[in-house]
Amino acid sequence: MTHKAGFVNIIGNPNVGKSTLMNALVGEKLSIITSKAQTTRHRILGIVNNDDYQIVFSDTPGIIEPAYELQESMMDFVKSAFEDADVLIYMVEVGEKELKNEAFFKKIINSKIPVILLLNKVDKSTQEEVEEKIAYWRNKVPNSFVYVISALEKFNVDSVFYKIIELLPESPPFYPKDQLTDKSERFFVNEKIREKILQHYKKEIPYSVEVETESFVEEDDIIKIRSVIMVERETQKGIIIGHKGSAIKRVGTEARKDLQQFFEKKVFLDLHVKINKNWRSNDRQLKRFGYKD
Ligand SMILES: Nc1nc2c(ncn2[C@@H]2O[C@H](COP(=O)(O)OP(=O)(O)OP(=O)(O)O)[C@@H](O)[C@H]2O)c(=O)[nH]1
Ligand SMILES: [Mg+2]
Repeated sequence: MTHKAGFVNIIGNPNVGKSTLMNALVGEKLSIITSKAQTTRHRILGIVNNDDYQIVFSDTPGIIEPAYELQESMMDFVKSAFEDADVLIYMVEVGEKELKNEAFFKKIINSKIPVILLLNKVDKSTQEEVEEKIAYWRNKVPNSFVYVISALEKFNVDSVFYKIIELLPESPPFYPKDQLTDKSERFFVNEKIREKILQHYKKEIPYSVEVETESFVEEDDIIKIRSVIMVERETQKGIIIGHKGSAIKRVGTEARKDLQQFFEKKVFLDLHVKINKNWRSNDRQLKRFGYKD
């Protein structure tokens, strides 16, 4: 049998469930998931390997009109996902209408490569509503294969997976067959800490935070990690730490537990908070954190 391989890139509005889907398709918790928009900031590869195929999924940030440099870099990741896709997954959720970014939407409807349109969060809606939405999206994106799914409950995700394999081009693999992702262990540590910050802090705080893991030392029975939470201003530092350190302690405890599961090893996590003024608008800092080449 011939070998199939290709890039299957997931794009869509913020918070529609792109990361939930990628994790379900790959079967690993690679991308962090929260109820807040703009959880994903990077393009993250999740690779599914089999003797006969290699699917390279890409999770991407939700499409927005960028207001500062970090968000511009996030949209550059989305652009890159348009450029190398062999199959494009355009995800929408039942309640929404359309992409706010007209240029991206035009790219989807004029796409020369196959587009799978996923109507997600079907678990939250009625039969009538779903039927109406299917008709709406078939009309709006006529070049697409439309599927109704629940990424959260893994409803119909199998059918999407089989469709992807059908649509994959014949090709040798792009990555070694034992590779799961393009990201480092430190990246997943940073993301896990950021997930806890998105979950536990309000308003602007999570968006002002970047995490950097300064050291990651794996020993026989433990991984020793030192990470720094960076905020833009002094007041934010106080909020992150909380009364007598209670808030940061919770972040550390929860992140450590999840990381132990992820790495399947005992983890010691040493967390610090530093100020990195206006890092979101600083070219050098964005490069340092992997948002720019
Ligand atoms: N009810 C329901 N909720 C879902 C489903 N899929 C995802 N969610 C929830 O929707 C929220 C956003 O999910 P994510 O996977 O982080 O969405 P995303 O599109 O990656 O978001 P960004 O990275 O911010 O663009 C989370 O609270 C998920 O649990 C679904 O099928 N049904
Ligand atoms: Mg996401």
